[in-house]
Amino acid sequence: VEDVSAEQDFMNLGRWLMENTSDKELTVLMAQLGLACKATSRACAKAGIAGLFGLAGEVNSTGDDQKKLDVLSDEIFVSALINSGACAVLVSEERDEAIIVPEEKAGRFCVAFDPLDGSSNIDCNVSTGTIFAVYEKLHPDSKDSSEADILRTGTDIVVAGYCMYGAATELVLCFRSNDAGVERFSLDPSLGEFIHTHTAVKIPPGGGKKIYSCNEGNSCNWDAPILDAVAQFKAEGYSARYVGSMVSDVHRTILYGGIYIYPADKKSAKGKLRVLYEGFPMALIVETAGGIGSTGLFQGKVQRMLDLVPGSIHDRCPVILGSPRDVKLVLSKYEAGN
Ligand code: P6P
Repeated sequence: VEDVSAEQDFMNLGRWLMENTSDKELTVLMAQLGLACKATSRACAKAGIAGLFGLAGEVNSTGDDQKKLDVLSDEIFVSALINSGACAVLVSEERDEAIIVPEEKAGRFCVAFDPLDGSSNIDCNVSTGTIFAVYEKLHPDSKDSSEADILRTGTDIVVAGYCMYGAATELVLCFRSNDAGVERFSLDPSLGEFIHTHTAVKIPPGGGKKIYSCNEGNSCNWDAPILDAVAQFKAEGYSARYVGSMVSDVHRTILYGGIYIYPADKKSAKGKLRVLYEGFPMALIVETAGGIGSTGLFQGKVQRMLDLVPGSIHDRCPVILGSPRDVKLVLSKYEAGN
C-alpha cells in the first residue's frame, strides 16, 4: 500500500468524512450536501447558457427578489437533504417556514442554509456561495421535531461550512466535534470530486495584509465605535475590499487576514445578516481558525456571536469577524465608551 504515489492518493470528501467521523448518518448528510454544492456550482456555471440568469418573479423571506438560480439552488438542497434520510428540520433563506421532514424520511439532524448567498451578484458573474449550519436534534430518539431543535446557540452547531462558487468551487468545513479544524476542499470538475487541499486552516493574526471589508455606503447610519474603527484602519493604511457576497468576503478574510463588518446601525438595530445561516456558521469557522466572531454592542452588551439564541429562524444579528488584532481594535472602541 505504501507505494501508492501521492498524485493517485485522492483524499476526496467521502474518504475524508469516513476517516474523520464515525457517525454514518452525518457522513451521508455531508455527502448529500457535497452533491448539492456540486449541482449548484454546475447550475451557476451554466446560468448564461441555460437562461437561468434573471428574476424568478418571487420575493423571499429577506425581501430580496428571487432569482431563478436562487430558486433552483434552494430546490437542489432541499431535495438532497430530505433524501439523505438524515434530516428532521430544514431552514432555508428562500423559505418563510421551516420544513419538518416527514417521519418516513426523517433523521437526527437539522440544517439551516442559504443556498445561494450573495445572489444579487449572479447576473454580473461575481462569485456567490452556499452557507450552512448543522445541528443534531435536541432529542434524537424522539419522532417529534420542531423549530426548537434549531433555535439554539451557535455553540451547539455540529458542522458549519460554506461552498464558494468562484474561479474554483471550494468547500470549507468545520466539524465542531473534530479537532481537525477548518478544512478546505476544491472541486475537480474532471472527477466531480471535492479533493482535500488544506487542513487545520488558521486565520492570520491581523495587521499583515491589512484589509477591512464593509459596505461604507451605510456609514452615515453607523454608530461612533464603528466609524472610529474604520477611520483607524484607513489611517493605518488598510485596503478596502468588499464583494457584497459574504462567502467571498469571509473566505478572503480567513485566508488573507483582516476583518468583515456588517454592524447594527441606526436603520437596522440587528444589522442585516441572518443568524442561523450567515452569522453562526461563519463565526464558528472563523473562531475555529483562530479568529473572533462578535456582534459588537448588541442588545446592551458586546457579545460573542455564537452565544446568541436566535428568536426566529430568519432572525438577524450584527457581524464583526476576522483576525483577532482587527476585531479587538473594533471592540476596543466600545470599551472606550464611544
Ligand atoms: P449589502 C448578500 O445579500 C448578503 O446577504 C451577503 O452575502 C453580503 O455580505 C451582504 O448581504 C451584502 O449586503 O447591504 O452590502 O448589499
